[in-house]
Amino acid sequence: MAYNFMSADEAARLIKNGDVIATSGFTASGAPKELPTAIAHYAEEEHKAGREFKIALFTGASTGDSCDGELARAKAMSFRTPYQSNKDLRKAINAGEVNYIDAHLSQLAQELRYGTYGQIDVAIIEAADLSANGDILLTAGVGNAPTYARLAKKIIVEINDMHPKSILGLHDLYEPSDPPYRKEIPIFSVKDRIGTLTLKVDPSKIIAVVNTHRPNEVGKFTPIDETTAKIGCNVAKFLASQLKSGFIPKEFLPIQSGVGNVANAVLGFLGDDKDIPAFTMYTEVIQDSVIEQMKKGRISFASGSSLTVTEEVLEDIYGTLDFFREKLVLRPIEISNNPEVVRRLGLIALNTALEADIYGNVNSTHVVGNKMMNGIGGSGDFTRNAYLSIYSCPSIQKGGCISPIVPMVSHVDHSEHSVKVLITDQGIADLRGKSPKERAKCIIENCVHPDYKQLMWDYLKLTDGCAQTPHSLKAAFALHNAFNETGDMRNVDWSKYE
Ligand code: 0RQ
Repeated sequence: MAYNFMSADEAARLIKNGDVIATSGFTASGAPKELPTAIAHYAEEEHKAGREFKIALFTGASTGDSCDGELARAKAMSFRTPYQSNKDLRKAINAGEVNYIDAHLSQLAQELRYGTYGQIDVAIIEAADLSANGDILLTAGVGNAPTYARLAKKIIVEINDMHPKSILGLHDLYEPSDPPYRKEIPIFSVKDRIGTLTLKVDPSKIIAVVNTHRPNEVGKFTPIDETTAKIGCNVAKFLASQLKSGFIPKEFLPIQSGVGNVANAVLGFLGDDKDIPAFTMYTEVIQDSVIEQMKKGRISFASGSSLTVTEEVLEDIYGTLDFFREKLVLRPIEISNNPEVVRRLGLIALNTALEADIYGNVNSTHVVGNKMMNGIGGSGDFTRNAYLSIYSCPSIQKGGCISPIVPMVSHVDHSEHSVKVLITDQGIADLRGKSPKERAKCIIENCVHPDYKQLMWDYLKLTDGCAQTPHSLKAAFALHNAFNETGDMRNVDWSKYE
């Protein structure tokens, strides 16, 4: 089939106001770059001409600035799901300009198939290669590409030659059937392959092909500081103790690790801890530290939905593909985060809390209860179903003005029923087998920063102390109120709540 090759600016004009667009990739990896920027510029032209132009955008997770950033700044987005981390988009979401649905990543593909969200007009797929009969070789991230491409009425392929054709073999693409015909997902070890190497689409749906040469846009990590180092050490120490006690089998269990600076650092420490054997990963994002530990022989295999690695690390992988090909597999998010597989493989899930409360409920998403940070991402997919779910966070934020451990979280993403261990730079709270009152004592003693410890005990004194989960509904958000009123949670005045 002869495709219509055109510039990104020409292809952008194929998009109409109100179109529902779905993009490949997971994080900036595998997400299209040239075309979303061109759509943003086209939207600006339309706005200048006095015409409405906004699209609804479905992705795998976050994308690069060339997609979320450009479209948000151009005010070209009316709707967005399932995850984002771009500062300008975050601003637009919190200003009420973009309707944002924060969804479990593993569920979005099936919800689209079930019909929850209506139809997709155009899927934009980043490719390393495209054959005449519609075989698309994906790049460094998969996300929801198989479902989006199959359901979309039309497809635009963005061929990005930063990704060599020799990456053929890295992907494993599989879409489950829907109930009542769904069968088990036959992954019994992290390495199992169950699908195809390329994405097969109906070539007649491809309305345009755009060529580009754009880097992956994965930002650098903040260098590890003292607090992050202590968290990392505590996580490694805890897992080593669980291995020694026999709770974790001697073969160890696959690790899932969340996104961000803390998660990247924790993984580095885990890899460096010689009390922990070389391990595998069944996760969604494969970050720099995974590749580093793989080169040291500490991680033997990683299954994920994207290589969310910095530019030089991606170049390193592509330059030594023979080494990495046997150690990596990239899957659709519906499979990398699949609850059935997570539970079967018995993952150790390591995610980061924005805020946790003294009973073990976790807020991953909302700053002071109402401002969206990024989104729940895959954390819920893993937390509820893992063999062991661990949350970590620093014991203070913003120079001590915020205690991420509070009496009651201002938003709940992961409830006390799923969170098994809480770890900060101060220490480890193992919540397994503990009642709410025992949990509160354990968390305050082990995880809360010294500046906030007495405040937490004072809070408990305000409760009647005898209910199953002691709370004072009047005082539960006193720390948040103090922060909103004075900029520092430590200024809480308990006398107001007696
Ligand atoms: O603010 O950026 O102004 O410095 O939040 O915090 O400590 O740098 O931590 O980069 O690891 O991100 C939870 C957001 C942590 C992330 C979260 C402020 C803090 C800082 C970032 P600055 P750190 P990280 C896989 C699984 C949810 C999704 C998830 C996340 C900034 O890990 O989005 O786990 N997780 N998905 O100062 C006010 C608090 C705060 C706070 C931190 N209590 N109140 N501000 N900050 N705690 C990913 C995918 O599914 C793709």
